[in-house]
Amino acid sequence: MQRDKALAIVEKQLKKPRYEHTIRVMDTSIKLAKQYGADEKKAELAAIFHDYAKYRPLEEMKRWIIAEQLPKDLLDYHHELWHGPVGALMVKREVGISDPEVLHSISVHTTGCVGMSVLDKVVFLADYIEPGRAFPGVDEVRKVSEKDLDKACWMASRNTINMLVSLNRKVYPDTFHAYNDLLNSTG
Ligand code: DGI
Ligand code: FE
Ligand code: FE
Ligand code: FE
Repeated sequence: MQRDKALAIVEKQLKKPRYEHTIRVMDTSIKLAKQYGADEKKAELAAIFHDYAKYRPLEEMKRWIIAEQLPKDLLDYHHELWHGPVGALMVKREVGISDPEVLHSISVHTTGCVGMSVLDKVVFLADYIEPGRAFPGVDEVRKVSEKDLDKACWMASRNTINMLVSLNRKVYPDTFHAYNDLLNSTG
């Protein structure tokens, strides 16, 4: 699918600041894909659609989780975690994106997972470091992202876990799995 068409589809699903975030994630993903040898068109497409489901009603997302082949334990965790897995399925059904690598990157963009592909890492990291983000420690991750994809992803994952723990929030198992697995590949 052409970029303009994809952007027009996603723009209708999002509020303006979220659409602008999407454009920045797209630019950052393409840059990281070039640098680390992921498919640039796949990175572009996954980034454009990564937050597709972000503003869907919670009840609707819940229905998809119950009715479809999605991990049911998502329902025991914060609804912020639902828009990735549900979004990937919606993008497949409603938009007709069928590339499993692109859909997987959309699915895991919030938590990460074990055995992330280079494309998964590119989208996950781009979402974290896009120029509009101001998380504590993000500048350090941006710097590392120029040299070491795994380490930068691990740092993003670590910072997110630290933030969640400091706020007494639940941490989804895949978030920990990503952290542990990335730490292994960082050496
Ligand atoms: O959709 P975005 O805002 O662009 O970014 P995202 O999909 O990475 O979502 C980030 C939010 O998800 C951020 O507030 C942290 C939260 N998050 C990530 N992992 C977990 C989590 N929240 C909970 N409760 N548990 C997690 O494991
Ligand atoms: Fe997201
Ligand atoms: Fe993220
Ligand atoms: Fe995002």
